[in-house]
Amino acid sequence: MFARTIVRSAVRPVSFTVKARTFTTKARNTTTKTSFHLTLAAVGVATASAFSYAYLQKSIAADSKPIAGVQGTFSERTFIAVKPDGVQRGLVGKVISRFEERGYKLVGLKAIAPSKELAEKHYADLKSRPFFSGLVNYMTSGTPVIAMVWEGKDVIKQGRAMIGATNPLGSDPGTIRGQYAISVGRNIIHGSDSFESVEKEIGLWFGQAGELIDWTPANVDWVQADN
Ligand code: DAT
Ligand code: MG
Repeated sequence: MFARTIVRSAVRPVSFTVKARTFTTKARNTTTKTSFHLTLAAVGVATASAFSYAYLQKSIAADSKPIAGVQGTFSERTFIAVKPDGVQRGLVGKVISRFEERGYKLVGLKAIAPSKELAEKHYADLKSRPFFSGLVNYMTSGTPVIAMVWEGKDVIKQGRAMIGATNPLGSDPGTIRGQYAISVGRNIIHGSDSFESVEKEIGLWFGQAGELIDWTPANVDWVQADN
């Protein structure tokens, strides 16, 4: 809507000028056409530069809050990832919908085929477990992981509740794992289990400046209030 307004206001007066001048001499008309094209090009370049500048500025200054937000407030964040099996099974949209529909805010999203190093760091606390190498192999299969950061009140605890128990056979039927999974080794989704894990995991998966966007949903007053 914003872009359309800009284009209309930039182009309309110029095209009116051109229409009026077609009734005068040919020479003037040619000059007008040339200057019209130059003006249009200049407007185009200026608009594109302004947008790029604004975009870059915004990305660089995208996230002024702590990486994991502030625990216990509406800015609390969690790291959620649809794992390779969830991606292969086409469940990305369903996972995103659940968090969106609940009222949480998406502040970071990317597809990434994790390296062995990233997978090992992410699951470092499970290094001594017998399933560790199988877990790392599955995470690094080459199928992407959809990595996300969601924000909202109590999102760490509620995110875990929405995901369900680690072993899907023990997950409540209404949870994501309880609806879509039957094996602990293919339980389709990851969610941080504590504020400390969130800090570590967002740091690992979204560690570059500008990867998270601090934005305000239009419906914020209808979703977030303790009155
Ligand atoms: P969660 O993913 O619920 O946080 P976790 O951190 O204990 O669970 O384990 C990480 C992942 O490792 C889990 O999602 C699936 C796998 N895993 C855990 N326990 C397992 C087991 N007993 N056998 C095989 N894989 C297991
Ligand atoms: Mg875990």
